Order: sequence, then structure tokens, then C-alpha cells
Amino acid sequence: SSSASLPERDSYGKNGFVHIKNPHLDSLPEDILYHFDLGTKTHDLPSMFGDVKFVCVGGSANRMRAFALFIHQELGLEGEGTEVADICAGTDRYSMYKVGPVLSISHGMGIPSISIMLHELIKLLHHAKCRDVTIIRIGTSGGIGIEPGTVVITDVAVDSFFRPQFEQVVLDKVVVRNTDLHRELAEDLLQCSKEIASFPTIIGHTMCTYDFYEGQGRLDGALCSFSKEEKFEYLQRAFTAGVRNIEMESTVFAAMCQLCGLKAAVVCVTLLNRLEGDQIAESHDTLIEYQKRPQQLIAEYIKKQLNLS
Ligand code: R2B
Ligand code: URA
Repeated sequence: SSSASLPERDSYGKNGFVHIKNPHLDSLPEDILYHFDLGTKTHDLPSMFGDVKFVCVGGSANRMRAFALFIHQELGLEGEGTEVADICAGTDRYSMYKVGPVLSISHGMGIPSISIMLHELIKLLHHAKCRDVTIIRIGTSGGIGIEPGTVVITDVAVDSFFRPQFEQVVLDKVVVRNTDLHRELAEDLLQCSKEIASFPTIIGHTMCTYDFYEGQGRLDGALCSFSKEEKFEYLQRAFTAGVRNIEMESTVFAAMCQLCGLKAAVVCVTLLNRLEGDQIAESHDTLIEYQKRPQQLIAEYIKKQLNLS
């Protein structure tokens, strides 16, 4: 049909439930969420997860554990946060922590890794009958033409050609999906950043690539098939197209969350300015401090939503 080439997209849920767009799922006698080591027969997912309202995801298992401990402290919950246990301890693919209404999960690096996690997470939220869930990716990125340490809230994720879309290969066809993020959520997060005001925060486009080195125009990989001039010409064009940072998960994250009716945001700190270099050379302590910035912003947002601040 004539609409076949239009990107797939959806509007946000009418009843607040996640949308599972798979007619085959209902006929499964049991759903095993293999990479989480959870399942519908082995676990009571509604009682374990039914009260989840905020899901925060990020690449590293350690950082997502640190985020869970931090949010425990910020929400003023009882007990020692140190006892927060990894719900996915039966697998070392992903880590998952639950702190009150907040779920903190790692997704590894790159589109395939986060995509597997999101399939199982979205099914988990569905099986658990969660409603009105907001999902936020808190991550790291390379900035373009902005001060290192700046936090970028993504308005739209773009691919390596600066197109606002994600191409999913399904069987032997390419399905094109829209990668807009939730505009109002992005604005609310920017407002929160103004209230904290301890680091620069902007809204901009985020470019998502399949590689950290050549795929992001780096001159310092094991392979490099372009000149320094070509690198700068490409990054300059990205900047002109509105791209302010580069990472490796935002397009599939935006596409899947939107199709499943999840209100989603991407909030990444920039570790360097790619117009100044390719290597991440800041001190360990500086990098640790930078990585806390998206966490501080999201903690503030969640507290506001829960009327705790
Ligand atoms: C940001 O940082 C990782 C690469 O260093 C990757 O997961 C990403 O998106
Ligand atoms: N993550 C990326 O994907 N790129 C960077 O330059 C830094 C972190």
C-alpha cells in the first residue's frame, strides 16, 4: 500500500497499560524472560512489579546498581540501601534492582543488547499489569561542539544519516520506525535541570550509531578508513543537522518505547567534545562525577512526580 514506507508509530496509551503488539504472545502457555531469568510460571510478576512507575535503564550494571542505591536514599526509603538485591542474579546478561516504584536495569552496549532487554522488559511490564510507566535511559555519550559534562536531553534520536528513524530488519525486510521521544517529558526534565542548576543541560538531537570507533568518526580505532578532514566535515554536518551528542542505543529505545506506548526519555551526559578529540582522557574522578549528573536530574524528576520535593 502507499503507506508502506511511512515509519511505524503509535500514540500514548489510553488506559496507561503497555501495548504488546504481538498476536502470538497470548497463545504461549508460559512466557520465559530468558535474559532476566524470570518467567510467568516461576514468578508472580504482578506482585513483584505491579507498582512500578519509573524504569531507568543504562549501559553498565555497576552504574545501575549505584543509581538504585542513590534513589533509595533520595526517596527516603527505609532500611539500608545496601541490601538492594539484583533481581536478575540468575543471569549475568543484565542486572535489575527495584526501589519502591523505581526499577533500575542495565542494558549493555549497543542496539542489539538494549533491544533484547527492551523486548523482555516490555513483556514484564505487560505481565505485571503495570500502568502509566515512564522510562528513561540515563547514559554517557560524546558531545559535538558542547562543553564536556553537559547533559543532553534527546528530542529525537537520529541514525548515522541524521534521519529520525530506526531500521529494523524483520525476516528479509527493512521495517522503518519513528524515533521521536516524548516532548512534554523532555521539557519537564529540562525544567528540573534549571531547578538543580549545577551543570549545563540542553535539549538536542542524539545520533545513535552501530560502533564506537569508525561508526562515530573516530580516528583512534583499530581500523580507520577516512581522513581527519572527512571526520570533521561529518561531525560538522551532524552539528548543523541539530545533533548535539552521539551514543549507541537511542534509536531503537525511542522506536520500541513509542510503539509500546511508554512515555520515554533519553538523558545522556557528554564525556568529551568530539571536535576536540576522540579519546576519553578526563580523570577517573571527573568521569564518575559526570556520570552522576543524569542520575541527579532523574532523581529530582521522580521526587517531583511523587510529590517528595
Ligand atoms: C554510550 O557509551 C557506550 C560506549 O562507550 C555505549 O553504550 C553508549 O551508548
Ligand atoms: N559513548 C559513546 O557512544 N560515544 C562516546 O564518545 C562516549 C560515550
